[in-house]
Amino acid sequence: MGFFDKIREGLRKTKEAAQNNVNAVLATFRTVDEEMLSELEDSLILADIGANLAMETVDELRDRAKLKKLESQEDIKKELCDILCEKMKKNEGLVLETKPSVILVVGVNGVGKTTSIGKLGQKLTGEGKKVLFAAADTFRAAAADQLSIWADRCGADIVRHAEGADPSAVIFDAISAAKARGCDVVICDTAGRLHNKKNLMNELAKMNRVIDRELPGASKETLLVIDATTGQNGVLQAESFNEACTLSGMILTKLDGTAKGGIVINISNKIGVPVKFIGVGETADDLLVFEPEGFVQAFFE
Ligand SMILES: Nc1nc2c(ncn2[C@@H]2O[C@H](COP(=O)(O)OP(=O)(O)O)[C@@H](O)[C@H]2O)c(=O)[nH]1
Ligand SMILES: [Mg+2]
Repeated sequence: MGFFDKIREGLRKTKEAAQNNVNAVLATFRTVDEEMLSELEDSLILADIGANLAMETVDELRDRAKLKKLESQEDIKKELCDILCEKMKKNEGLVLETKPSVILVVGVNGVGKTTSIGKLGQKLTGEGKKVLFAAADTFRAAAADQLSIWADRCGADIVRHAEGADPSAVIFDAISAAKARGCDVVICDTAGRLHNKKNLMNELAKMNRVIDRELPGASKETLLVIDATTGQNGVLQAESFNEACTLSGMILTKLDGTAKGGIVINISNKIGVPVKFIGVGETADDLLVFEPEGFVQAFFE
């Protein structure tokens, strides 16, 4: 399956919903009037774009339609797509310039961190990079087991400690191993218990200190994983992680399981951090590089 088929298939539920809502509004309108704009606003909210952003979008569309004298369905649709794209941070891709570079993957439990690391490992080894996983989710032994399976599958190395070990010690060892073995990228899995937010954030800060001390000046990506099916809760997660660590990007997972793909636009806009990948399934090739234009187009076509 090619890239666009994959994104279309992954966004099937969102698209069906959008077709019933946003597209339906666009397909039946005759003039850009208040009634049409208000229907459009409602349908954007239904897609989980968020009430404020939906209002902003519609306000801009009203102004631009007037200014540019847009009348045809096609022109309005294009303008709407442009506005929504502008709401998202541009995705410049991963910056992995040093050897080794580090990717720290954070997020609450169950959002798809370990799975996304497996998929990312597959992508990077496929590009000929030597990848090492750091199993710094030491909360449950099963977490490291799960990561080991992905490591075997994609040909990455893995450094793991016993259950309950200090996550920062795992990262320390992983970085030493990566230096010794000439690895290109270290990808760090982390635990995501939020029942004790302060502890979690302290732990992340400690891991960051180890990385910065052991690899000063190295390229470091801190990627937040968010489950797209959790809606507004995902926005809250993004806000609290973004306060605790400097995020360089986000991965939105499980877009195949939601009709509310608009959450991607909402979160990217609210947090001001680029979405770098989206997850559209559970297998290794179900991680797509996020492209705002392609995403918005797939949404509406
Ligand atoms: N449908 C779907 N399931 C996903 C996706 N990403 C992860 N999952 C599933 O979500 C569950 C939790 O994933 P896991 O990686 O263990 O989450 P973690 O606790 O954040 O490490 C697993 O059953 C994954 O297979 C995705 O993009 N689509
Ligand atoms: Mg995990």
